[in-house]
Order: sequence, then structure tokens, then C-alpha cells
Amino acid sequence: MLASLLFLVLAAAVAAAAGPRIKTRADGDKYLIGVGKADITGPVVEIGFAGYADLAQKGTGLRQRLYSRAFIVGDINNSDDRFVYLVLDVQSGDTAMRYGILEALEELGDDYAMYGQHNVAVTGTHSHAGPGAWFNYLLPQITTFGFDKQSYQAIVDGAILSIQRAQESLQEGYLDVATADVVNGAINRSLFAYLNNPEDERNRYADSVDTKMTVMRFQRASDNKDIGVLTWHAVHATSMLGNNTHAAGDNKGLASWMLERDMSGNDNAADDFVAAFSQANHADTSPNVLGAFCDDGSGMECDFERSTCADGTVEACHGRGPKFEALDLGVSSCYEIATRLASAAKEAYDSFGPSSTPIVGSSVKSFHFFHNMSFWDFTLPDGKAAQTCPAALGYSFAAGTSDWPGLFDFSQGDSGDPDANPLWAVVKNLLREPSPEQEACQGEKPVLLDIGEMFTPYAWGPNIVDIQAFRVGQFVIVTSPSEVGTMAGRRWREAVAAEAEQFLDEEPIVVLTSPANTYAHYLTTPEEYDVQRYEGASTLYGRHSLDAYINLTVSNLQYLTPDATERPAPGPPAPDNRERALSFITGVVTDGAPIGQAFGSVRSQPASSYDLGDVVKATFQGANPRNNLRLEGTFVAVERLDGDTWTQVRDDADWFLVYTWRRTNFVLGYSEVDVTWETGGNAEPGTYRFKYYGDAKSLLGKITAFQGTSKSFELS
Ligand SMILES: *[C@@H]1O[C@H](CO)[C@@H](O)[C@H](O)[C@H]1NC(C)=O
Ligand SMILES: *[C@@H]1O[C@H](CO)[C@@H](O)[C@H](O)[C@H]1NC(C)=O
Ligand SMILES: *[C@@H]1O[C@H](CO)[C@@H](O)[C@H](O)[C@H]1NC(C)=O
Ligand SMILES: *[C@@H]1O[C@H](CO)[C@@H](O)[C@H](O)[C@H]1NC(C)=O
Ligand SMILES: CC(=O)N[C@H]1CO[C@H](CO)[C@@H](O)[C@@H]1O
Repeated sequence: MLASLLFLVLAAAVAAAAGPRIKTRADGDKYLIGVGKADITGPVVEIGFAGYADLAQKGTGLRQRLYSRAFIVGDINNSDDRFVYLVLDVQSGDTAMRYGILEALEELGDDYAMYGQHNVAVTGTHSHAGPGAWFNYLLPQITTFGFDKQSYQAIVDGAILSIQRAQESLQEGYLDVATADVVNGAINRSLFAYLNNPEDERNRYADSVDTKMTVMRFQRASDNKDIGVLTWHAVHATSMLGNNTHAAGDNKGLASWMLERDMSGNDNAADDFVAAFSQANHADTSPNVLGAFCDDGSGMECDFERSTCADGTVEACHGRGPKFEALDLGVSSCYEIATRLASAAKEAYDSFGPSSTPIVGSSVKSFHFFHNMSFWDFTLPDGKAAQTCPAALGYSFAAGTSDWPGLFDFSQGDSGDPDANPLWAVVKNLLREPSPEQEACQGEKPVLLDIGEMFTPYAWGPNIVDIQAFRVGQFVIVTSPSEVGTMAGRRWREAVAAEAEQFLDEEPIVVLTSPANTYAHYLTTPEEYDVQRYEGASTLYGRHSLDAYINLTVSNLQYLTPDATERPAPGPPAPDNRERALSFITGVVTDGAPIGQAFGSVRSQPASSYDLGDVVKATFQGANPRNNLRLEGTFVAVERLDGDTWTQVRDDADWFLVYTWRRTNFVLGYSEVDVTWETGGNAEPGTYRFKYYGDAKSLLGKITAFQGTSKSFELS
């Protein structure tokens, strides 16, 4: 103890003498740590977005590229004891992509042989602003017309590249944890249900959402530089509205970009610092913190119990973000919420050293198994018998939420007009009535979609869920396939902490993330389930879903004990629908350009000068971006003139540089691309020009790259 104190004092003295202040090191035990980041931006046009399940929300461009951020933690003495934690800028982790990632890891050979089912967590930030069509099960495929290989593969390839980068950066280092409150970062969007939880339980908490952000720092031992932070905080990534059609990582992806930019040039941080904003128990939270109002001219708040407006439906009820007046598809509100998230993370980061909790304890452990929730009998903590049910969605599911109303009335059987939705036309006659056992099991929930009893042409929803937890030192990570509500998350974390306390010397720190590994809709407390708002109606496995998840994690926590060497039985594997999934998504037929207009030629030049703060725009003769996703590259760029050379200073990673694609002649395959630069964001005075990078497909299928360059313009 004295020796380590002396060391700290000496280290601080040396650091002070060396100039830039090097923070106190985390002072915990040493682990192997690695971080990596890679591009997962799939097809950003002509593909339905994932999240809002709104048929009309089809991509028309890109605001900010999507990323996979990978964090590896390992035991320095045992290369088998490691885990990989992935944070993807997507709606959720999912079975299809997880199988793809695990297969690709296996193909990477011996260096990656320690990774598998038990220690790879595929988590999503729950962004509602990116391409879909990668889901494993049928129901969430319906609004995107099925499964799209390209969309799926972009996520798998980028996830793997991020893991490889993390693996290549593996080195000895330290971990420590700090927390900060996110001020006005979320509200409870289902307070009516939350209030059905017991009063004495509610009284234990200051708010109806968890405002705390938990931040883990990764610090390499070689020079005490920080290589990344991994954060957990609960807020729906639904700042971008359901009528936004530009792909982006929503508030969490944007917060990552903000913090990573903020860290570049920070003396304490490595050059390739990775910051991830992992999701937590966010299911009943909303970033639309001003509340939900009726956009029907009345200006009234939506009904507290049912979220309806004067016409009795939820269609006009919309949550208001902090900048809702901007009417810009949520862009300004998203920026504001992301700023709140990033500044909380920064506040925690600035407290690292003296007031953070070092991670100590000699091992890294993990477990995973599949579990069949269909009619599973188990015992509640009070000794009573309970059962989970095959997956089913209740009537309130169809209504959607105040973050975006549900537009498809499944009860009328017109979930997507069959003329407009070929997939729905094929599968709608396959809907079945719930079995009597199912109805009895689901209790308070009137079943609308009996997805856990529908297997034609393949499973509509998951009955098999991933049960998984990781531990490093006293830090425990629980992953949930279902989006976990505020109170449900509190109960789950508390139960895990109570069990972990039995075998840990230090007080356990438990975080929970969702939706991970597969998408199993929602998870409420039994009391909230009884209310059957959207979240309760989407709690798939019945009233006892939460207790089942808690039972399954807690009763397998022995696999995380310091001397654990066994793993649980793998359980029945989740069905793999990648090869049998239906798809009515048509590929690119061909690209054309009018006579005299080459691909990449400028249709509309920027003006010659602008004031800082203006929106600068140019239009190019375009081609379909689905011909080449340009992963790790860019569709558009801003170049600055320095002397007589042009340097690229902005690309697709930048929030303020927007790429828009539009078809102008369907038959001949003409299209145009707008490059829009919002210079009020982070631009500086100078001489600039735009570049556009495209790829055109000929009638014979040959794809040829081209580029376009605008005239230069002054920004002052
Ligand atoms: C997007 O939806 C919001 C909420 O309904 C609405 O206020 C806004 O006008 C819509 N924007 C566009 C461009 O349709
Ligand atoms: C690794 O092994 C060394 C030497 O046996 C031991 O001192 C150290 O505590 C171990 N560290 C961990 C994290 O297990
Ligand atoms: C899951 O459990 C149900 C009910 O016991 C059973 O009918 C079904 O075959 C099981 N599914 C798998 C994949 O084991
Ligand atoms: C979980 O349920 C099983 C089966 O009924 C029971 O034996 C066990 O005690 C329960 N575990 C916990 C942690 O509640
Ligand atoms: C019961 C409760 O915690 N209600 C809170 C719900 O959210 C609003 C907006 O943040 C708060 O004002 C309430 O106190």
C-alpha cells in the first residue's frame, strides 16, 4: 500500500515535470485491452430504415456514417479469458449478423480462436436512423420488404474489421469507472405504466428514468494514454424523427463523434481514441424531453394513459425534442441531446484518476447460452411457480409510441398495402390465431400478433433468446435481447449485484445493455405489463418475462466466479434465417445520364462566396450509391485550398456534410446527388470545393467509379 502510494506521488511528480499533465493512472489491476472502430454504413437509399417500422421511411442519403466500435478485455495471464463488446450504430444486435460475425471470426484462424458464442456481445445503440433489412426474423422484415444481403454484409464486415483493429491494438492496460448525470437527457414516455410499480419502490429513485451515465476508461500501461471510453446510459436513440431519410447514428452515434473529435489533440488520449455510447435500460425513455403533444392544431398534450389526441387515435401524437421548433426532421434536437450525452461523458472523463473506481480482480469471465422462452416453467423468488410464453405482441404494439406513432393497423390486416408491399401480400394470409395455451399464458395481453407460434415460411419472432453476461474484476455486464425498461433494469441489475457480491471482494458494479444479440422487443416489470401500453404489449414472453431473464442470469452467475472454468450448456441454437429469408428488394438495374452530362458533372454549382453559417450546396449528375457502399471511404468531401494544393477536410463522417441522392428518371436510370454543407457547424473561413465520388452500373452490369468536382467558393 505504502509502496504504491509512493509510486503515485513519484509518477505525478515526473508527469508534472514532463510538461503536459498526464493523469493519475487508473491504479487497478492490469488487463489486456484493445479498441477498434470501422465503418458499417449499408445501402443508404431505396432501403427501409430500421426502428420506426414505417414503410414510408426509405433512405435518400447519408448525414453521418455508421460505425461498429469494438472493445476487447482480456486476462493478461490466460488468452482464453477474453470478451469482445461491440457497439453498433444500428437498431439492435441481431441473430443474423451475430451468426455472420461468429463465422467470420472462425475464418480468421488461430489468433481469433478464443472468440465464440460465449464471449462476443453484439449490441446496438438502438438508432432509428439507419438502413434495415438485416433482421433474422420475419416480422421486422415486413416494413423493409424482406432481407437484404448487402445491408447485412456491411454490418458483419465492419464489425469484423473493428474487432481486428481492437485485436491489433491489444496491450496491457488499466480500466477504471466513473459516473456523471446526464442533465435533461431523457424523460419517461410511459409514465402511466411506470406509476403502476409499487410506490415504495418508486420512492427509492429520484426520477422515472435513470439519469446516470457509467463510463469505463481504457488506459494503456505503456505510456498511461487513454485509448477509449465505453459508456452506458439509457435514452432511446429516437431524436431523428420517423420522417428523416438520411442515415445517421442518431444521438448516440453523434455523441461518439463529438467525444472522439474532442479527444483528438488531448495530451492524455491516444490518436485513435474510440468512444462508444452503449444503450442501457432505455425502453420507456424518450429523448423528446419536452413531452408529447398533439400536432392537430390543438397544441394539447397527448392523453396520459393512451397517448391519443382528440380524434381518439395516436396518429397526431408526437414527442418534442429540445429543438422541436426547428422542423428539421429532428436534426437540431439530435445535436442537442448528443451534446448532453457527450458532455456527461466528458465530465466523468475529467474526474478520472482521483475519484474514479479502479477495476481490480484477477480474472475476465463470460458466459452465453440460448434459452427457449416458449412455455418455460420456473420459480419466482417468492417460491411461486411462473411460466414464460411463446413470443406475442399485444394490441397496443400497433399503436406505436409518442416517439413515432404506429402507422400500420395490423388489426385491420392492412399492415402495408399489399400493392405497395409485396412481402406483406405473401405473408398476410399466414397470420394465425393464438392457441388457447398461448392466450392463457399471455394473461393481460390481448394477442394481436402471435409471432412465437408462427413458423411459416420461417419464424416470425424469437422464442430462443441469448442469455449472456461478462465480468472483468468487479465490473459485470449483462446483455439483454429485449429492450429493458427503467424499473425492469433496476431490478435486474440489483439481483445480479446481490449474487455477484457473494463471490467478489469488491462491491460489484453492474451495467446492463439492450437490445443485444437478437431483437426480442421489450421488457417491462409485471406491474407495467398489466397496464399494456406499447412497452407492455411488446413484452414478448408474458407477464413473467423479466423474472425469467433475472432467474436465467442470476442462476448462471457461477460461470463468472474467479475460478470458473466450465461453461453452461449451449442451449437450442436460435434459427438461422439468412439463407431462407424472403426478399422483395430489387437491386440496381442500371445508371444512366442525359446526353452531354457525364456522371459526376456538376448540374448546379455553389455560388462564389458565402458567409460562415450559410448552407452551401451543389448538385451533381449521380449514380446509385448501392453500386458501391464505399465503406471506410466517402461519397462526398469538402476540400480546402492551401497554397496551391487541395486537402480533404470533411467527409461522410461529418455531421454537417450531407449527401442526398434522388432518382430523376426511373426508366433511364438518371439520378442526381446534392452535397450540402451546413457551415454553421464546425467550418472555418477559407477557399473550398466539393468532391463527389460515385459508381455507375452499365446495362451489362459493369460498375465503374467516377468523381466530380465543383467550382471553388470562398467562406468568410
Ligand atoms: C416530420 O414530422 C414532424 C412530426 O410530425 C413534423 O412536424 C414535420 O413537419 C415533418 N417534416 C417533414 C419535412 O415532413
Ligand atoms: C498474472 O500472473 C502474475 C504472475 O503469476 C500475477 O502476479 C498476477 O497477479 C496475474 N495477473 C492477473 C490479472 O491475473
Ligand atoms: C421450445 O419449446 C417449445 C415448448 O416446449 C417446443 O415446442 C419447441 O420445440 C422448443 N423449440 C426449440 C427450438 O427447442
Ligand atoms: C430459477 O428457477 C429455477 C427453476 O424453477 C429454480 O430452481 C431456481 O431456484 C430459480 N433461480 C433463481 C435465482 O431464482
Ligand atoms: C414521477 C416522475 O419521475 N416524473 C418525472 C417524469 O419526467 C418529467 C420530465 O423530466 C419530470 O418532470 C417528472 O418529475
